[in-house]
Amino acid sequence: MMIAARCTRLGIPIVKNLTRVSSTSMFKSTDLNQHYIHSSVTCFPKCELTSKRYQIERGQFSTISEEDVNFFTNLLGHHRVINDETELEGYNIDWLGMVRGASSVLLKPKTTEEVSTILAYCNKRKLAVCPQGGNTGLVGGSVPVFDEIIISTALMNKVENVDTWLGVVTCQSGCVLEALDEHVSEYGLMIPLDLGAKGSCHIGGNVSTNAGGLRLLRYGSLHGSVLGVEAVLASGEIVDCLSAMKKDNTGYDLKQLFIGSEGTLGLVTKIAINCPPRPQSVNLAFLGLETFDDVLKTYKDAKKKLGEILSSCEFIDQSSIECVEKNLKLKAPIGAHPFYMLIETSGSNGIHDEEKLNVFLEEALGAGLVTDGTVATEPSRMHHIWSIRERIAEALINDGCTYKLVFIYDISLPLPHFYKMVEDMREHLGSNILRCCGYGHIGDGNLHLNITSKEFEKDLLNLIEPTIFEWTAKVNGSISAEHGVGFKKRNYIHYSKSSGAIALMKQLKALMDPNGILNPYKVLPDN
Ligand code: FAD
Ligand code: 2HG
Ligand code: ZN
Repeated sequence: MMIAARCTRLGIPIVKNLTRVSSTSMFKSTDLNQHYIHSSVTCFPKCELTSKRYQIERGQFSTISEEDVNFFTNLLGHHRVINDETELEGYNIDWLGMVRGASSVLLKPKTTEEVSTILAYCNKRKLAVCPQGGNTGLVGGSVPVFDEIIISTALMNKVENVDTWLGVVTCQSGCVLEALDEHVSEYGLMIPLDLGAKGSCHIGGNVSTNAGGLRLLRYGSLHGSVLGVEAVLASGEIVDCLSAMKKDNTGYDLKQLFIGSEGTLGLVTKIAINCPPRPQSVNLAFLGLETFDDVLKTYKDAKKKLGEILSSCEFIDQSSIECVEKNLKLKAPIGAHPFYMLIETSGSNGIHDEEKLNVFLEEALGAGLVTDGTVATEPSRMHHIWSIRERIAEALINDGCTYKLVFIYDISLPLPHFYKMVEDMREHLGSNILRCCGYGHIGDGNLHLNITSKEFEKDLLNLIEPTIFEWTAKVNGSISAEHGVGFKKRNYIHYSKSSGAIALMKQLKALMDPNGILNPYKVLPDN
C-alpha cells in the first residue's frame, strides 16, 4: 500500500508554472544567452583522431589557406574566426569523447547573410564544412572527421517573434533549447521538446537531428511541431520556408528535408515552432516494478487511464539507476527494484489530474503491477527525479576508470522485444564489458542500450556491431530512433532503409550539395 499511502501523504501543492501571458503578439527580438550544463566534455582525455580510429579516407576537398582565413576574417572580424588550437579542442571532439576531428578554423556567423556568404565561398573553393550547434549529438555528426571548417550557430541566438495568439515562436537556430523554453514561458507557452542536453543543445541542432526527447509521446515529433525553416544551401542560396502558420499546403513541404538531415542538405538558420500552452499542473510518479512484463502493462494502463494528461512515460533498468547513484551520487527516491518508470502528467486542472493519477496508481498497485513508488508535485522534487533520468548518459560516461567510454545505441523496437535486446546483448558480451544497461522512452518504443567499457577496443566494437543492428532489423526496428545517423551509423543505414530509399537520398544530396561540402562522411553510407 505504499503508493496509496504516499499519494495521500503527497497530496501537496500542485505546481503552478509561469503563466505570464502577454496580451499582444508584438514583434520582439531578444538575444538568448547560452547556458552550459555539460562541462564534462572538457575532462575527457583526448581520444584518437576519427580518421585514424576508423581508417577513413579524406574526400577530394581543398585545404584551407591563409587567403581563405583572410576572407573569413574580413567578413566576420577576428573574434568570430577561431583558429587557436587549444580553443578549437572542445569543438573538434564530441560530447562522448569518442570521435575527434582536426579542424583548424571555426566560424561564428551572426546572420543568415553571413552564413550564405561563407557557404558560397566554401562551395566555390571546395572547402568542406561541418555545421555545429551545441555539440551534444551522440552519433559523431557534429564534429569534423578531418579538417572541415566548423560553422557554429552559437551567436545566432535571436528570438524574432512570439505569436501569442497561435502560439508560435520564430527564432534563429542557435538559441539554446532551455533558454528558448524559458523565453516562451513568459508568454505562458512551452517548447514542445525537452531533453537532458537542453542547457547546451541548440534548437537548430534539435531540428537538424529531429530530436525526440522526453515528451514526444505527448507533443509529437519535430516533423509536426516545426512550422517553418529557413536554411542555406551549399551554394549559398537561402531557402525561405519560414512560414509561421499552422497550415500551409502550398507545394512540396521542403522544410521537412532539413528536419533530421543532420546538416548534410543545408545549414538551418531560422525556425518557426509551434508552442503549446504551458501546463498549469504537473505530477510526476517514480515507480518500482519487478518484471518487464509489468512495465509494459503499466504503460498500457497509463495510456488508457491517464489519457490526455499523460505527458511522459520513461523506463529505467536497475543497472542504469545503480550507475547514476554510484557515479553522480544522486539517490533514487525509492529502494532497489529490477525496473523503474517515470510517469508524468501535465494538465490544466490540478485536482482533476491528481485524482486521475491517484486512481491509476492505486489500481496498478492493487493489481501488483507496481510494488513501490512516490509522487512528486513540488518543482524541487520533480527536478531531482527528472535529474536521475536525464543524467543517465552523463553517469555512464563516468563509469570507466581512466577513460570515459560508453557505446551508445538508440533503437526503436516493437515493445514485446524491448528489454530482450538488453538481456541478449548482456549475455553476448559477457565479461568483456563493465556494464550493459537499458532505459529510454518506452512510450515511443525507443530503447537506449548502453555498454560501458574500460577502453576503446576495436574487438569489442566488432562484437557489438553489427550484431546489435542485425537483431534490430530482424524485429523490424530502427537502428536510430532519435539520435540520427551521423558519422557512426552511416554504414549501417541499410539495416533500416531500403536500397531504393538510400539511392534517392544520395540523389537528393547530389542535387542540393553537388560538391558534397556539407558535413561529408555523415548520414549517407560510403560508396
Ligand atoms: P549538434 O550536436 O551540434 O549537431 C548535431 C547534428 O546536427 C550534426 O550533424 C550537426 O552537423 C547538425 N547541425 C547542428 N546545427 C545545425 C544547423 N543549424 N543546421 C544544420 N545542421 C546542424 N537526443 C534526443 O533526440 N533525445 C534525447 O532525449 C536526448 N538526450 C540527450 C541527453 C544528453 C545528456 C546528451 C548529451 C544528448 C542527448 N541527445 C538527445 C542528443 C542531442 O542532444 C540531440 O541530438 C540534439 O538535438 C543535438 O543538438 P545540438 O545543438 O547539440 O547539435
Ligand atoms: C536520453 O534519452 C538521451 O537520455 C541519451 O537520448 C541516450 O545515453 C543515451 O543512450
Ligand atoms: Zn533519448
